[in-house]
Amino acid sequence: MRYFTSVNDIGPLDKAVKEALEVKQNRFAYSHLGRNRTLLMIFFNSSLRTRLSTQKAAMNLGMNVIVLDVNNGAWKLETERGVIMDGDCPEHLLEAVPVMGCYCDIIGVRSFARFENKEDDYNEKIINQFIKYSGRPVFSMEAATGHPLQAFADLITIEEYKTKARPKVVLTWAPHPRALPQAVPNSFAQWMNAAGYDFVITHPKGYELAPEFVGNAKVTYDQDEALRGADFVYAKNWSAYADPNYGQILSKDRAWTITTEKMALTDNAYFMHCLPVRRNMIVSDDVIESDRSLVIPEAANREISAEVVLKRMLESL
Ligand code: AN0
Ligand code: CP
Repeated sequence: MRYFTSVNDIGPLDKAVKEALEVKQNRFAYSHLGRNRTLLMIFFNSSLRTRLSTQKAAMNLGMNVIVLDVNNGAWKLETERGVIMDGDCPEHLLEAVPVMGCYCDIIGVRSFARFENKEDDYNEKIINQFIKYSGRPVFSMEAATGHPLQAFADLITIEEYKTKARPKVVLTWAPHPRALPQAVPNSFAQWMNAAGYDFVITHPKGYELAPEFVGNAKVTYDQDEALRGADFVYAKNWSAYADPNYGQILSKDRAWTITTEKMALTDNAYFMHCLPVRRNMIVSDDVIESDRSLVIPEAANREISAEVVLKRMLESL
């Protein structure tokens, strides 16, 4: 595997999940693979889970790891070609990226949607420059339109906890005070569709996701209807995708918050969220603390999804 930015890079999902569960049984079985190999993790945005779980996965594989917070200690990077660089940025991404490639074997990039220009975000302008100019295998640690390591971890978690072959999985929008990217719901939808579950998306009007990610999912504006009979409830906020409101907040309606009453509509569903989560906006204290909450097992599986991706990249170096 040379690049990992979407479900299309991972091959058959049953094989990937099987490999993940094997890695989870013995996460040090491949510690020879990363000997004398270096992972460089580049963060343009904050992280707790991705930073720790990906570093842990790389250490399980015997790799050395370098972490760079671009906004904390590095030169501020210009990303537009053709600008006269008389402003804030002393360095251009077009030099910085190939330089970074000199010091490592694999690069992970976190670069959220900027909401300045929808085309740039949906063309994945930043991570694609790493793919084009670093000369190294590159994987997404959440880019502008997707968070595939999270969706892979979520898939592993559902496979571990499901009690039917084809569970009903519901992705529901929930309120949040700040505008968030569509990356997590996009990837979750893409991976759930690929897994072939009974998959439903629910959100208020105006929060429609990009059709290429929604695929054949059922979409409804009626959250209660969506929740009925659900086996897994995956809550997440996102900002509007559709024009002319791209990147904007259209609603903070706390009637969409996942509460015990809402969970009572489901078939004793598990609650899921990628974290970080704002309690009593996205989900009530009671639900996230209940024995049906999978937020910690999901986070734990981030180490596993990252290890499978790094293992496959190391195997193809
Ligand atoms: C980010 C998001 O919604 O994309 C990261 C989630 C993994 N969340 C926040 O910025 C709060
Ligand atoms: N879920 C997730 O990616 O969390 P971080 O933003 O803390 O890495």
